[in-house]
Amino acid sequence: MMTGRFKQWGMGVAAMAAPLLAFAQEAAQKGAAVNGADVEPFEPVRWQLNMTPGVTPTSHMAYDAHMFALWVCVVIGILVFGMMAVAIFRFRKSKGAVAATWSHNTTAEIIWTIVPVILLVVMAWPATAKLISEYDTRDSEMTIKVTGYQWMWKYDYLGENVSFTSRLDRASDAMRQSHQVPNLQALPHYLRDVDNVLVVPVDTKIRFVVTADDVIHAWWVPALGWKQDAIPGIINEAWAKVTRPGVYRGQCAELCGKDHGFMPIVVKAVSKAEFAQWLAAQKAKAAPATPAAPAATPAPAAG
Ligand SMILES: [Cu+2]
Repeated sequence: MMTGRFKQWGMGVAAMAAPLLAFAQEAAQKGAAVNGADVEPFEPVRWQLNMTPGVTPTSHMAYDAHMFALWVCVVIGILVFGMMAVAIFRFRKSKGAVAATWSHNTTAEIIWTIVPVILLVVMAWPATAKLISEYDTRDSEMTIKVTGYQWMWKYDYLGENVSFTSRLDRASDAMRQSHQVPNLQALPHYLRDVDNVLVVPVDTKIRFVVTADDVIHAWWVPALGWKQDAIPGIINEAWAKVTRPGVYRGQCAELCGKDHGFMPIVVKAVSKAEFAQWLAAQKAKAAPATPAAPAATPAPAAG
């Protein structure tokens, strides 16, 4: 009789969860078709529940560690809430249950100490290895210096004599200043487009050195799997090896002043050949003098 009721409850919970899960799944898959515009996968979408798997080894490692920990939590949750449910419903007073009088059980105490310790070690071991590899910038094939300014980014391709600034796209800025309700049909990447995108080659280990010129900023593109503080007077390092071509967006992630919300990041990953072409074009443009901002058409902005 009890098991019948438990089964009913279980089915009820499953029935409630199923459409929610399906909805979230569908929302995530629809990522590429929001508004019918060319919203890339890896863009956040409404009702998305999970983090992005991203497009670099680092982001994949972070995603895997996250999913592993999630499933450990799910199993623990099912066990703990299951046992609570059994204790509450099966041994209730109206069924004539009588409380036990013992207060210690050494075996139980040893088990509930040892099992969590094992779980923590099992999770910490791979997590540590992943962290170490995330900070290993050796053997990188190129270096990009990222400098945060109030309120834009500057990118230097070190050793290539190519550098430019990247700031909020003018159309986004105009709409923002107009105080109109943003029109996402006309401007699907409102506040998330820049004038000059950071172009990088795929399948290339790129070392990023990150700093700032005025206040602390943070350079963050979720699909790359990391976030790095940009601090005046300090050089922070990170690396990325983008595994698929595409456009990946991010933003400043350290409150840096009144326009903190208006210094987005756009990374465009292209094939190695395409990158070589783009770099050659940039060099040609930069050749005369101006190391600062060459008069830009560095690859079409996304969309
Ligand atoms: Cu900033």
